[in-house]
Amino acid sequence: MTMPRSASVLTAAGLAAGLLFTTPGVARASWHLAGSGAALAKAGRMPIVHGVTADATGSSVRVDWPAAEVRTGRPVAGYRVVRYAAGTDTAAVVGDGCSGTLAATGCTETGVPDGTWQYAVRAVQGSWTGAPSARSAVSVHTAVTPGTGATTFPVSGRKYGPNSWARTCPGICGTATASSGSTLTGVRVSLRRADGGYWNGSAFAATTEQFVTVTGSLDTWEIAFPFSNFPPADSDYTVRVVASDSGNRSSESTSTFTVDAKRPEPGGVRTANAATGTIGTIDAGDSFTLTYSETIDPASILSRFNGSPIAVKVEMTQQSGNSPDVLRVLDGTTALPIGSMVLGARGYLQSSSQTVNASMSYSATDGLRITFTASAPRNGQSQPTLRSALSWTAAEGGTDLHGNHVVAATVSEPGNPHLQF
Ligand SMILES: [Ca+2]
Repeated sequence: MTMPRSASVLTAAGLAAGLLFTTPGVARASWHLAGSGAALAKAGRMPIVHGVTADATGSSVRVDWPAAEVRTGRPVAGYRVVRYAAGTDTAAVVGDGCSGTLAATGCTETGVPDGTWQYAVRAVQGSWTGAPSARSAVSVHTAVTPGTGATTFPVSGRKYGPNSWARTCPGICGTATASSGSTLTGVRVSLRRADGGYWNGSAFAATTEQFVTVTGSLDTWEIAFPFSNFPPADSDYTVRVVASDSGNRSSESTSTFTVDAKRPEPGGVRTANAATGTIGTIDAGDSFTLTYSETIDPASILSRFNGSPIAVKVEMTQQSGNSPDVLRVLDGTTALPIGSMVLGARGYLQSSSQTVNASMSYSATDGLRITFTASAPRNGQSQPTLRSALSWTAAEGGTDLHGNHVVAATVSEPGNPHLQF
């Protein structure tokens, strides 16, 4: 509703004179009788304040606005400041400096809580209050968001070996951010071995923390660190990142990961006679088993091998003179990277090399087992001369589940020589 700008009011007692203010939607008027006769009541709009500005310094907000006038040359008597939570019509309690009715055309509210606020100003004339001005938004952030430093590789809690180390970064990589309002000035990273000391550039030997120079940008930093820097054993490692900023603040983070740098070793070798076979004779169903010091990756022996039985061949070579017989496992004509097994005696075979069909399987508990699926012709020696102790010279080709290559070494069967197969 909009009241007319002027109105004549006729009272029972005669005419009254007064001043009438209206605001959109609201109109209230009061006047007093001034004798008898006709009186003219003039109506004027309460002005709306325009051009409100609000600026934050810390938790204080300075609010300014131009004077508003009831009519030309006559400013309103006062102003009232309203503060809203941004995007709402919920008025907050305005604090010290801007509370109540103000005569000035500006004020500073102190102790404003963090957040985004909108300020408006209403003109005040006596008991009349004008409509709110357009709002001016301001953000108050006095709490400092702390900076961060973090390692993105290696991932905390994970285990790494040669086949998983430094796949997506050259070694150790991470990020850093400055605290709010600041910029990064430095990132320092240390690496400590649980079973040793801090990395000093050439070994995990430092007893006090040593920082490694980072490359790249400070917010996405990296350290070139090849897997060969780790000692050849299993251990936990801790990365500590300290990020510093221009606000003289620093943040730190630590993450721990595990490295498997220990290489598998040949653990043992033995033969078995098939239940229906003849001891001392290589029958179908006879087998020999190679065990490693830890679980190996079947695919590192043969790419299509997952541990389930697959067909292979066993090449048996009758060595010249009195040298013992030697066995190798083939895929077609290619020797698998297992190494060779020496039977410790000669005469298990005919006096020539031969290749016999077999199957190969693997389990973490039983090791690598090769079972003959065909019998091998032998040379007819008497069995007592075949008593022997086996030896196995492992090759480096196979790896454990983390990519560490098998140590090329020889193990021998313990105990007294005996008939094999
Ligand atoms: Ca046998």
